[in-house]
Amino acid sequence: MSVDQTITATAAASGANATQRFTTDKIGGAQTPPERVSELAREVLASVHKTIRDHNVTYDEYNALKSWLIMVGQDGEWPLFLDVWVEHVVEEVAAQSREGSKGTIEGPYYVPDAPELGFESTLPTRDNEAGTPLLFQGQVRGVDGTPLPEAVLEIWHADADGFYSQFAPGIPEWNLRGTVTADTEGRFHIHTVKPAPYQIPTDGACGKLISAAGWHPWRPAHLHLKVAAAGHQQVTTQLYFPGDSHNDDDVANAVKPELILAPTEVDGGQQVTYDFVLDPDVDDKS
Ligand code: MBD
Ligand code: FE
Repeated sequence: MSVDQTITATAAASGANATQRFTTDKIGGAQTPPERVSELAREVLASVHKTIRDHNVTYDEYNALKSWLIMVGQDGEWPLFLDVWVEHVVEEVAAQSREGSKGTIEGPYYVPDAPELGFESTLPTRDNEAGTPLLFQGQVRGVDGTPLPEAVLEIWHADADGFYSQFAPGIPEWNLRGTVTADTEGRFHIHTVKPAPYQIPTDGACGKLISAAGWHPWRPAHLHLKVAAAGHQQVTTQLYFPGDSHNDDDVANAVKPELILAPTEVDGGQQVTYDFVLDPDVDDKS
């Protein structure tokens, strides 16, 4: 890891970028009716009230919570906090009636419109990009087995030091991010390098919660993907590597057995084949 990055990759900077991304890409759209807002808000508050009563929470503890919540906002870590500790259940509910490939959480570091690449391509990398070369290949099909021509795979992942471009300093803008269009049979061959395990920032509010609770800040090494094809539901997923000690205790609870790759050693690196199966659009189902 470069000395520069160790010094300058701060929770507040990556949090500010994640907050900025969320506010430009994701806000707007859905109008939640007042009855539903009221019901959900009432139940969430009731479970907070229950915890306070059940555990005789003190004013000191209440004030510690209050100052911590203020800090989450100041550090821009609401995206990180929610995606690490809440999103996995939202994903579970959203995907419960899907038959195709398992998905998992998106996390805070997706950026839309990464450079467009062909079905056989190399993700943008630095000249001296560290890490084991990895060939990630496969095919995108529908649930009936039909190949999905020109399926689009958006892929993004951390580098061999565990840092994401656009969220840590000193990394070229689109490093290890790409939008790959599959061939006429839905096939793709993506050259990249293996990411390192990811440690969520320890110097911000989320890190403070982790150390105060005696938890650990690690996610296993992972590739992020969004896979889409005309007439089909997009799958957002992550793929993991066998033998990673955090596959069984991911801080973000986002590992599923179906998402663990089985790479083989080849000349100069590793290679893995992983196919995706997409459900038809909800409108086409009936
Ligand atoms: C990540 O890289 C990530 O994927 C998630 C879910 C949370 C924090 C950092
Ligand atoms: Fe990630």
